[in-house]
Amino acid sequence: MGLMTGKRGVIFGVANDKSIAWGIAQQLHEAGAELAFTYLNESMERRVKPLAESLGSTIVLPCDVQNDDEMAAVFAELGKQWGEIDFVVHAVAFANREDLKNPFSQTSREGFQLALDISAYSLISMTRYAIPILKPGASIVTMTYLGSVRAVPAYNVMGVAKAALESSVRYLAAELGEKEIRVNAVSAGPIKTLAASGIGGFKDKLKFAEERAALRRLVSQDDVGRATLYLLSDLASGVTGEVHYVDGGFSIVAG
Ligand code: 0WD
Repeated sequence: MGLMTGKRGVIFGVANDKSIAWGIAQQLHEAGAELAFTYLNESMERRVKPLAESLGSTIVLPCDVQNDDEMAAVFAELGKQWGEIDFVVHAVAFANREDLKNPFSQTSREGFQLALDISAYSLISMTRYAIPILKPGASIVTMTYLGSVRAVPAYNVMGVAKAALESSVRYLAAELGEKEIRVNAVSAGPIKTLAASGIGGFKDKLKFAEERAALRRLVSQDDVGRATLYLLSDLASGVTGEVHYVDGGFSIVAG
């Protein structure tokens, strides 16, 4: 019996096999969970479908999180096929490339709205559509980053979006606690993924994190996957509204 045997859930945010969401999916699968996946668009579909199939998943659905109809359709389909679900993984974020490069004060209103909509508001709408099919004891986990609480060079508007995301985690957790639904965030250290490649000076961030982290190494998709597995499982039954750092202890040191 695995930790997640008999549990079913959906993962938003697999773009390819380097995605943090894919590291989470693999850990959940190994622990016995049954998984559904969503993909952003057709070019992602070509990459996500074979990955999903490799874990025996048959439910792979389109979902641009800016599109409420698609989001509603995902949870309607999950309800139809599975009745109820046990967990949701939100590993989605986006900001315009220029907003991750230009001085922060140059952030446009449109760029701000886009980053906040895709990276923070989507957790709120995703939760809203999920609620009718979430079992008591269900768990929602989102992915965040230290740039929410520190001014990390070039992270810019994404830091503001992550601050909103972390605050949303607390408000959702407070609201859904009475339904026995938990909501938490994992704050991952820097990992080389498609999304990370858009952040200016990302290579320097990796080097800096590797040198300074308490563990003197970078974290991997598997490190993040294992911590997320814990938060999604009954092992974390008393944990909600938390931002859990999986950064090798980078954020606890100063020099
Ligand atoms: O260092 C890192 N990589 C860290 C990432 C450190 C700490 C946190 N994170 C967070 C990210 O901010 C994000 O919330 O982890 C989450 C997953 O990011 P990732 O695994 O680093 O990146 P990636 O593999 O690119 O997956 C993110 C995906 C998108 O990929 P692209 O590269 O195409 O933007 O989010 C998806 C998309 O598949 N995405 C969307 N999905 C639905 N609707 C949308 C959208 N509108 N926009 C982006």
